[in-house]
Amino acid sequence: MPVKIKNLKNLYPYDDVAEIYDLPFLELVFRAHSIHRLNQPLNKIQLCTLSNIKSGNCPEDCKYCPQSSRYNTEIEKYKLLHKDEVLKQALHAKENGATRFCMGAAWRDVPDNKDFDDILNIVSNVAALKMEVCCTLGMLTYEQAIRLKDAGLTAYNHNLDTSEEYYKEIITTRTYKDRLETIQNVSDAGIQVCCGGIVGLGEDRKDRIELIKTLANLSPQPESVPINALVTVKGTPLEGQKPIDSFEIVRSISTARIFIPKAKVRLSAGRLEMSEELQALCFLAGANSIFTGEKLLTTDNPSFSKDKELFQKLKLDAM
Ligand code: SAM
Ligand code: DTB
Ligand code: SF4
Repeated sequence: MPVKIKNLKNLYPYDDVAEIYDLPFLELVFRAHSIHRLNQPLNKIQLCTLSNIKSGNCPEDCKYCPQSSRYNTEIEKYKLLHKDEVLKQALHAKENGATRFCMGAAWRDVPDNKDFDDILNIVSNVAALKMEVCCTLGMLTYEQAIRLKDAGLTAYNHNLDTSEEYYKEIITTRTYKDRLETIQNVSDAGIQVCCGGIVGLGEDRKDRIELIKTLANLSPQPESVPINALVTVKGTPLEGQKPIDSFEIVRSISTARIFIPKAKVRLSAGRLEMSEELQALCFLAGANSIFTGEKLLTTDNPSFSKDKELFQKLKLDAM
């Protein structure tokens, strides 16, 4: 039974999204780029930088994630970073052109303790650097969302990851409905929603279509939509997953661009494994945001200088 939830409408039925996703490839990319030109600034890409402010020991069992305590992965684990360290990272990101700073914590949900007070303090200090501030901290109540909003939070990232049906194969410790409820709390508090997913988890094409359908039917639609290509990490159940066909990534981005025309579509995890040509094709298809900086949360990402080179070659500007 699909979940019934206030912020989920049924404006875009599955068949409409599938019809677009399944178009001949060139037709799809052409349509996506045409919509892109009508709705987004041209040749401009938003640069966001991540900070893993609390790493590892997460009780959840997300099969892709190196930070789950259930899997034996080789990551650095630590408790909440000190404010000074986070602000140092935010300044470094700003100096390298990032306009959005996104802080991630390996939590199931946000604790109501000193850690949360510290995060509120960090959020207001990052906002004072005149950067957009985003957090991704797990499940959130409405009251917590209001406190984050008051501290100056711009956006909250909370991904649906895949279709409701396939979700159960990937995560068993929480439900799709839990995810939708947090997204509801975030938008009710007046915070921008950043919500997307992962491709390459072993899902079918219909799961990718379902995911984009659900994202498009969120009301309001998300302000940003991260599309992550699975980064396989040794020790996780998905370590041996074979890479997804690149054209499926481009199809996913194109379809997201067409159905969520006002959102920033973020080409997120997995760029290190992509050629420059594939990334350029993703930009043509409507991706207009990336994560910059040597690390995502625990895995590697292209360096600032490598991305600068790519931007010069493609004559792209930072937003
Ligand atoms: N714990 C919080 C949560 O789950 O919402 C926030 C951090 S979590 C690491 C943020 C997102 O990163 C996940 O929802 C997932 O979409 C993405 N992610 C995590 N590991 C990944 C991987 N190995 N490859 C691609 N994306 C990944
Ligand atoms: C999102 O959708 N992707 C980012 C961000 N939101 C938090 C995280 C990607 C994590 C990739 C695996 C890692 O580095 O641990
Ligand atoms: Fe925990 Fe988030 Fe990783 Fe899932 S994706 S294990 S909730 S840090």
